[in-house]
Amino acid sequence: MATIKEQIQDLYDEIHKTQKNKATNAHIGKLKAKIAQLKLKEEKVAASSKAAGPSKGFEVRKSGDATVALVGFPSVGKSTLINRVTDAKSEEGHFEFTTLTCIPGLMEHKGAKIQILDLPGLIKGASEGKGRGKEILGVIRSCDMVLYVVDPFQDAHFHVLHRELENAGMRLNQTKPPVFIRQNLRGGIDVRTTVEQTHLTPEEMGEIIRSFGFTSAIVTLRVDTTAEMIVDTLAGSRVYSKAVVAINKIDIAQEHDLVRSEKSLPDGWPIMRISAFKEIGLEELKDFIYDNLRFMRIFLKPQGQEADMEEPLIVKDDSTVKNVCNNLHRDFVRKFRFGRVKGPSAKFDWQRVGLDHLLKDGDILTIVVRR
Ligand SMILES: Nc1nc2c(ncn2[C@@H]2O[C@H](COP(=O)(O)OP(=O)(O)O)[C@@H](O)[C@H]2O)c(=O)[nH]1
Ligand SMILES: [Mg+2]
Repeated sequence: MATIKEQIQDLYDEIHKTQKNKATNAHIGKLKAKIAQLKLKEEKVAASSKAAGPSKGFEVRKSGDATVALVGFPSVGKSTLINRVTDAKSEEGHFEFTTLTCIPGLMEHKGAKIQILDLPGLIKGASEGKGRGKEILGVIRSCDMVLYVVDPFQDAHFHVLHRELENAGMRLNQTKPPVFIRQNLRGGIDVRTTVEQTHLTPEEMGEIIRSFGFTSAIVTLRVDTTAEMIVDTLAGSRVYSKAVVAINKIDIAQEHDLVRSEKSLPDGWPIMRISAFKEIGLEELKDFIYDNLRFMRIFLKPQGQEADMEEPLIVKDDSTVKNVCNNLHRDFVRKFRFGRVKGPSAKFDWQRVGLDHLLKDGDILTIVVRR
């Protein structure tokens, strides 16, 4: 019998052979649902046979306000780049010496501490476990942002890697689709939609959902839904992170190489041109990373004292009071009574707020805890 890996590969092959159009949407959806299920099975098998033990070099200690993973084929210039923009010392250039472990470097910019990880070059088949692919992808999944480093002479590489990241459950520069599936005791698959569905019929949706073992469920769709979105919703373990691209080696590339590279990248993605080796565009790259990580500044005002307007706390721009508490002290959430906010997120000065309150850039926050 074919191994799980082979079965997955067969399904991928079948998808690639299938013409993508309206008539094959549902078929492709079912194949993708099968892949998702096989992967879940594979993960369970891997988890139950911990024979390999922990692997060296991948126990990354996260530090700083955000973590960025460098992703690119070998020799695109990742190590050169991390050595120029952080305090890291990563081996450059020598073929036998390409990076085998995960090397973290810290970049301080505009008051934010950004950890950048130089990872071993990913290769085709990584998501199926080739070249320590699973471990590398695991680290990438846990990061706040992916920084693709692209060689303008090898721009096809981007798509190979991008597919590996997608296969590993990453959905880059995408938002979680507004598709909600709630298991029910009876009643079959009940699809409720607020918009016209052009990709799949309710029957086709039902078939995909049943293949995950649900016989009755209430499905609420607030978007024109593809099979992929249904599979993503049911498979779980999807991560929706930010991705940006640095096109490197512009010192030796012609304008037409750069333009061709840029055109081959997904529409609307943030792209920058740099030369790590000649240090061109690196200050701009730091700004670019900082801006795309979307930080905000929160000024803390200890109860009964002046606010510290000099050194704000740097947090992700979707942070709540709870996130800030976690950042400050591990006891703060447990002992939390309430917060008081003055600034953009407050309806009025010193509004009393709970842990779920969403903060905004420039807020002044007081946290009141039990003694
Ligand atoms: N001309 C040029 N060469 C570069 C640039 N960045 C890196 N390189 C060279 O490309 C080779 C591979 O670089 P390295 O940083 O080891 O790539 P990695 O495998 O992605 O970590 C080295 O010989 C670097 O000197 C660049 O901006 N311009
Ligand atoms: Mg390297």
